[in-house]
Amino acid sequence: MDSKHTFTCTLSSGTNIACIKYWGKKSVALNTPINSSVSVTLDQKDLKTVTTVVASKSFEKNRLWLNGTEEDVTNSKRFNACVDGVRRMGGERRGEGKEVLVEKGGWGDYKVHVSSMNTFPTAAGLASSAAGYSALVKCLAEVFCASESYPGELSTIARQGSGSACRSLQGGFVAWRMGSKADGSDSMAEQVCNENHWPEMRAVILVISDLKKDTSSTEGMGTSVDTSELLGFRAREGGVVDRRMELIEKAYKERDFEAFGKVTMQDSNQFHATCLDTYPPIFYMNDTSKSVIKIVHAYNAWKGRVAAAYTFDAGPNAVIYCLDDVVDEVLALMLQYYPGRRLDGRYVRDGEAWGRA
Ligand code: 2P0
Repeated sequence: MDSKHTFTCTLSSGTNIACIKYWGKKSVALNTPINSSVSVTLDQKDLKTVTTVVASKSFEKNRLWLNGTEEDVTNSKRFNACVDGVRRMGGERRGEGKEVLVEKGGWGDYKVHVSSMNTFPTAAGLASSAAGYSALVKCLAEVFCASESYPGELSTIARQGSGSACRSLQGGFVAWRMGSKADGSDSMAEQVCNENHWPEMRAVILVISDLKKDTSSTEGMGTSVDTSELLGFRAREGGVVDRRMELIEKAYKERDFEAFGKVTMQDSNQFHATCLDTYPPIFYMNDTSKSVIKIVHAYNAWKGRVAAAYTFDAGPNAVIYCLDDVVDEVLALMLQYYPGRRLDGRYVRDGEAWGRA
């Protein structure tokens, strides 16, 4: 290998769990959404992707290993959009003696080898593609010394890898503004509040199944756009999503858990209602997921307030948002219904379900 022309970077990115859901593409080619969305980026204690990118002039082609197994990326539009997009932004790279190793824009001959490892189930509705493409774009930007020609350019590239990935580039509470430009250049994520804004916020993850989902998000949202009238109602300008975005951003800024939690649950429910309204229908939640919904509502009724809020993505696994002061109670409640044992800070049940604050 030509070590003078080989560069590497390893870093990680956290997953994010949406409170107002992205579901439906305006442009499949640009991967722009039909509505804005907002999510919490989880810290990197448990759910993260660790990625290494090696760029070299001596590589013959781009290659990717996902969780140790090579995937063929030759025709992967998403992967190549990220590699080519960030490479085009490549800047000057200097060596330790400040000598120029690669000129600005001189990355054309470089190919990459990428290793990406998830610390959680892949493609089981825990936003693995968000953490994955976010880590990839951040790593590529380091290796290619990329600089943005306008703020948010990297976000627009991560979006082309996977829509929700643009929200994982930042921590805290992050909105993906759908944008209005025909070329998608303003469809990017924006941090609403940083990770220090609401330190009491917790996310309890209940892995109900770690099997790969049978309907991918991309395929599911395509069918929903084509067939669900409810989705059109939800996403139209000035409609449900626009109102909820305003409400939840205010709630998060004011640290108003009641308002935050209620709209989070309502939006999860409406997202799954649009899945049922899709023809043929899509079922991401299973009976266990639905039992979690019942338990959370019973718990909130007992507390006399919204103290816990569930949300489900494109899979059966539950995420329960709550504040620090009730997290032990919420975990105890879940263990009451889904008994398990504690292992390395995780609660394990038959090796299948686990949760952690
Ligand atoms: C979200 N989901 O806002 C919603 C809620 C799933 C349900 O973003 O096709 O994997 O790669 O742009 O980002 C999942 O969709 O889809 C998703 P692509 P992505 O988190």
